[in-house]
Amino acid sequence: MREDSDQPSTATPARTLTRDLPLHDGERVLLKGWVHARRDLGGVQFLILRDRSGAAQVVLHGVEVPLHESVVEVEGSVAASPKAPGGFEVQAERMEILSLATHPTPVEIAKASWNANPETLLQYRQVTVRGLEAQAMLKVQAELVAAFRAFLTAESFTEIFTPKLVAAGAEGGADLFEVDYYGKRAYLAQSPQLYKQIMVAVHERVFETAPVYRAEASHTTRHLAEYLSLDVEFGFIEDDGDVMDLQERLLRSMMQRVAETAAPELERLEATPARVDAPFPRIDLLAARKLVEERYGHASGGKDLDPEAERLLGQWALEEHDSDFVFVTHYPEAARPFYTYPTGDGLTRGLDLIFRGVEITSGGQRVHDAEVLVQELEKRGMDPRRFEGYLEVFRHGMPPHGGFAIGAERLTALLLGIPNVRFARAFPRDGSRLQP
Ligand code: AMO
Repeated sequence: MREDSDQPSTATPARTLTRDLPLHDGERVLLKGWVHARRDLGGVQFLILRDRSGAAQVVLHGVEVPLHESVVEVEGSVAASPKAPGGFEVQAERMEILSLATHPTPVEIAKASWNANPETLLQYRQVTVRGLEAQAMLKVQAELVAAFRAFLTAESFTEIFTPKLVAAGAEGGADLFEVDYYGKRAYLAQSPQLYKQIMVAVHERVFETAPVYRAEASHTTRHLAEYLSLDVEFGFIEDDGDVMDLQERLLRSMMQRVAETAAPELERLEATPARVDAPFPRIDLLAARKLVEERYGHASGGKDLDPEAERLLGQWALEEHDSDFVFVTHYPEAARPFYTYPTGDGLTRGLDLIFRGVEITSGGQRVHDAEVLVQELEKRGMDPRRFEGYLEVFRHGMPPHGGFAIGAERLTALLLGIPNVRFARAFPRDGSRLQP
């Protein structure tokens, strides 16, 4: 209850967030949050109080600050303090414990950093996820997804929700998780690929933001068993150029918007803003291989680019085109899934987008003819009968269409300079981790 307005000095002020202290210089404020760090210098105690907006220093006298992660509220006045983080602190008159922590945390949350103690951090993620670094990362990621949604919605795309329990893998390959589905074999969806294509016949332009599952055999710093796939698919395109145009405008918009909506978090993580002003260069795979070999002396064999070739291509894009992004186009059929549009010369209209030297999206134009799809399945040793329901869609009229999918964790990690994609997810799943 607020006190009467003729007694303002004793009224409890409304809650202020630590980030807003500079707006309240000299005023009385009420902070609520967690005991992030504490220091007792005899007569005076320092408390770093953490809330959803960050953290701030509180100075107290003659009280015992409770154990780390206790939840407290503090009332006092704001004062400029050059030594305090953020330049302001609260001189507390009152502190109340709202929830007392009874056990020390496995890692001191204030010292939780993916550079300092990665294994312990993941082992106790249910608590370490409270750290300021993880909090900022998760906020940036949420803003990236919000920006993805906002851009596409403004472009008249409709959000869709597709099943994650499926009868067949959409991407081929062996990296499927099997599920016992009422006594029958089912799988966790590797991607919403086939469903998002089906939905083009409903809305023409669709997107989805949902987890997908890959039983990846390779345990690397860029692979997760569960990741957030930002999927786009749209009809009535001319060719793969339209897919790149949309992707470029989308990523530019996401990067610009997140620079505004998550500015404090980007600053906290000392993130380098993405270079998006220049057009994203586009280079076909064969030319990319040649360029990397001639310019950097790195020969990349196989049907794809290896990670080192991707890194060097990213370096070239930055050096020559002032861009953090580069499209690699015209992948060979052998390197792409059955739904990719073949160009008749062994190549396809399938493409990847590389951000800071790492692939973050795959996409391209799709086959929209049922007969061609059957051929493409058979070429890859897949049984068309298992895709009967999907194939039927193409016998009932499908426009030329295409799309792409962004790996949200890779995008986040690369934007923020996070060395391991596991730290770009709240609760990562990988070959050796199912908890927390
Ligand atoms: P693809 O399999 O290349 O394409 O995946 C698209 C993007 O998803 C991310 N990604 C991953 N991120 C973390 N862990 C993984 N194990 C992992 N695997 C992939 C990458 C990649 O670029 N259906 C197509 C997309 C399309 O054509 O629309 C697909 O899933 O950032």
